[in-house]
Amino acid sequence: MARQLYELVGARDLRFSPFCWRARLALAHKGLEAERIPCRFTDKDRIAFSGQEKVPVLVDGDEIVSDSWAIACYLEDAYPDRPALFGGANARGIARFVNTWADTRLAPALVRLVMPSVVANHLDPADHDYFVSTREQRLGKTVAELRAERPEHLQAALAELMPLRQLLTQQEWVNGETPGYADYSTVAMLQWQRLVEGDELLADERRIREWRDALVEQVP
Ligand SMILES: N[C@@H](CCC(=O)N[C@@H](CS)C(=O)NCC(=O)O)C(=O)O
Repeated sequence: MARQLYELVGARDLRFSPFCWRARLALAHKGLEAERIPCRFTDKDRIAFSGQEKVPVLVDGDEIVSDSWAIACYLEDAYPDRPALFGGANARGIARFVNTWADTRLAPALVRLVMPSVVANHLDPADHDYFVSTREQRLGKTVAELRAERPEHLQAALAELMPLRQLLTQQEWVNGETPGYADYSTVAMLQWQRLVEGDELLADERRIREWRDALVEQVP
């Protein structure tokens, strides 16, 4: 296949990366298929051709695009006749705000919750030491500390969901009348959390769960 998506893989082939989910959701929205190429955290040589060290990486013919936001913009611009991810320059700007909120508020809250489960259950053994040392350094906490603090991290993550919770009582999708990239950049984070540790976080959030499930169901 001329189109390939390099994506993170964990133990038992679990593909939990939120950034890779964004790319998969964007491809599905455009009705485009891609061969999914698994890549562990430490498989840096597999994606060296992209000139950077993170997944997702999309290869589309001669084009090589890394970073989930850049992939969404590339797909929107390269496939204008397919369903719109944004729907215009101003809408792209607002979707970027949502993407930035998900990156800077939601993801940091969720990572404190999911990290102990990722380490205990979902890493390929080859990635264990690299993942633990880089994440403990980044978060300034050990895995054991994060595990012990779970109740407070659960409350903090629920607090970050407030704008989403409120918006979804007022409209069907974050994007408005139909799903768009603003939904995908957000739901990818909650899909990551769900795949790694289940539904405790959203146990009392039926509307958010239904919105999430409707979106991720579209992905082949
Ligand atoms: N800003 C990037 C972030 C991508 C990212 O952090 N990917 C993680 C997987 S979830 C990664 O490849 N990490 C490699 C590493 O930590 O060495 C995006 O939006 O795609």
